[in-house]
Amino acid sequence: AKRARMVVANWKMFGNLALCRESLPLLAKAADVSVELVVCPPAPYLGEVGRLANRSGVHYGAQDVAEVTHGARTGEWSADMLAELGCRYAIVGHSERRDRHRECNQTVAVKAAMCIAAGVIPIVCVGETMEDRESGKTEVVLAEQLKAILQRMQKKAVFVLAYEPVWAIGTGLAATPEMAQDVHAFLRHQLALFVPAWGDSVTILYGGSVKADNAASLFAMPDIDGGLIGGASLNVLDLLSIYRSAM
Ligand code: G2H
Repeated sequence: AKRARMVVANWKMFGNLALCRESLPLLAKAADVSVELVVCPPAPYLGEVGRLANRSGVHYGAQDVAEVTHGARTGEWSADMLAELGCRYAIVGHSERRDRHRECNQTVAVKAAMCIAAGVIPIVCVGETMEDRESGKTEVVLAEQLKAILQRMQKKAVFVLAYEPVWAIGTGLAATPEMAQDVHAFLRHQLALFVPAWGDSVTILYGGSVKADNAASLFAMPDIDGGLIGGASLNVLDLLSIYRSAM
């Protein structure tokens, strides 16, 4: 299957202007057409990252988006605003948003739809908790999260899926390549139930404690098309090493 491969840096609420100015030139030098390199800085830095990424092979995106097109929504931003800034992507439904901001599957689905309508590609995150996994509910939970999102998508929609087991996020405890591969294969099967072509065509990233030393074995799995990288993406050399393991 010819799917886009990508490595996405999710800086979360870390970094500063200095990190933008130090990493973007190095990333620009390394970016190759074979694997997309995407940086998702905190929103206040999107303008600077956009300026620095200009005409390089590096893409950028936001970590969230509002679920409406405009309005009296202090502290939020719309998908159109991201499009205007040149964002190619927006992460939606990250477990930190689901958890701290009580975002439900419906909210995530609407946010993904907002992105698509604005020409921004949503990177939709799904993942089970440790409790789900231990009680054998991983597949049921993932299927539910996916269903809410996919039933709103038009057949032609372009989107990226990110599998982020909640228990692996920022814990240093990544899923094993085999565990992640099993889930990615399951997600492809679920995607195909909605639109047969999606099973093969949708890029599925793995996220959760990806580091320079475990990236290659994860990315070698047939259904893992790259990664969503949190902590390790703040060190540009680690990020570059992870990026190279996806090639
Ligand atoms: C999972 C991931 C990136 P980390 O949230 O989204 O973060 O690599 O720090 O586990």
